[in-house]
Amino acid sequence: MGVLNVTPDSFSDGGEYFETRDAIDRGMELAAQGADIIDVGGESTRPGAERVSPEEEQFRVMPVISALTAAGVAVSIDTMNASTAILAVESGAQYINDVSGGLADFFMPRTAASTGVTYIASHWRGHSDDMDTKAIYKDAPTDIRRELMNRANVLLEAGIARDKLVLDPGLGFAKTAEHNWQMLGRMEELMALGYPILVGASRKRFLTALLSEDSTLDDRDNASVAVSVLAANAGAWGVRVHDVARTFAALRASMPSRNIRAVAADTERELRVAQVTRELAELEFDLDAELAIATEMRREEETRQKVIAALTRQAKVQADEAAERAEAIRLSTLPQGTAGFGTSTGAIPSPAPQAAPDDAGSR
Ligand code: PMM
Repeated sequence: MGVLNVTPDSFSDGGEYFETRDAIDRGMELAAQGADIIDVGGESTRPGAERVSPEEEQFRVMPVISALTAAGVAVSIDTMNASTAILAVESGAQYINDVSGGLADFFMPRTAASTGVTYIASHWRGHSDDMDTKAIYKDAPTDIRRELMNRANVLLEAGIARDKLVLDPGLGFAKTAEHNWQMLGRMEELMALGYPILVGASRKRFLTALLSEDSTLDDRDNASVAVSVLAANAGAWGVRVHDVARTFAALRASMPSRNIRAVAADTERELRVAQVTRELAELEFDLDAELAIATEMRREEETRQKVIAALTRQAKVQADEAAERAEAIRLSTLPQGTAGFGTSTGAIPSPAPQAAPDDAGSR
């Protein structure tokens, strides 16, 4: 799963793909690099992040989702809002990825169930502004597993089909670095829940424990790749990552038995992406041509209107001149002394005398 944050403030890639065009290009690039799903999000969940309105979130993600799904790319919508989830699914998103597992929006579980798409629920205890205060566990992996199990039951009760539910330990959400490492070290306990498991470790702060103080984002990506490969080999259904190209190569190298299938799938994917890219290019070319035709037509119409207006003005001047000439002729042909206005004789005929009615003056 490739991460596509259409936000100005996500912790590692905030702002990089905030422009719609850049986000679409990045989504296509991630798909070409091997991501099976592009996870599109419009709200940052980094520690301390302030929430954005669902409208703002939708404004950010909807054009990107429409373009990617139109190009045949599988999209998940990374949202805690039911209204955003439903709009995204209407535009073709095939997954709802809710880091709150349905706890942030009361309407989410039933909404997700009604869409029929796969719902990814993470372990979550509260919003980013105060989640660090909630990172208290007796035994993190046990507590996370139990809370996820309870959540899964609530979600099933809300109508989400069992085979449409994916669980995620929610690394970095209300967890210290130690809790994250403990969870990663006991992945088999999560697998035992019997649900597909998604793991999102990519670029998260807890990875810096492995790195030197002056480590770069590139260093964090190396650590992310290693953790993702380990999670996948422990049986994870998916890994959510920023650096798809490197993770994809590492995953394939780590699973030789799957490589033959992967190579075939890869070739197929490359062909599909190449075709979609060509189609998009043609579409843009056609759009340019359509625009040129429309502009030309408008210009022609404007010219036509100008000609009509000029001809109308000219006709009016000619009509006025003709009327003046006719009046002059009429006046010049009148008998002397009868010039006046109104009728051709100049005289106003008086009404004929009326006979008095029979009963005139009876009252
Ligand atoms: N982490 C983030 C956002 N969405 N979704 C799932 N399912 N699992 C995660 O761990 C997860 C997520 C935060 O990371 P980002 O700001 O780099 O996107």
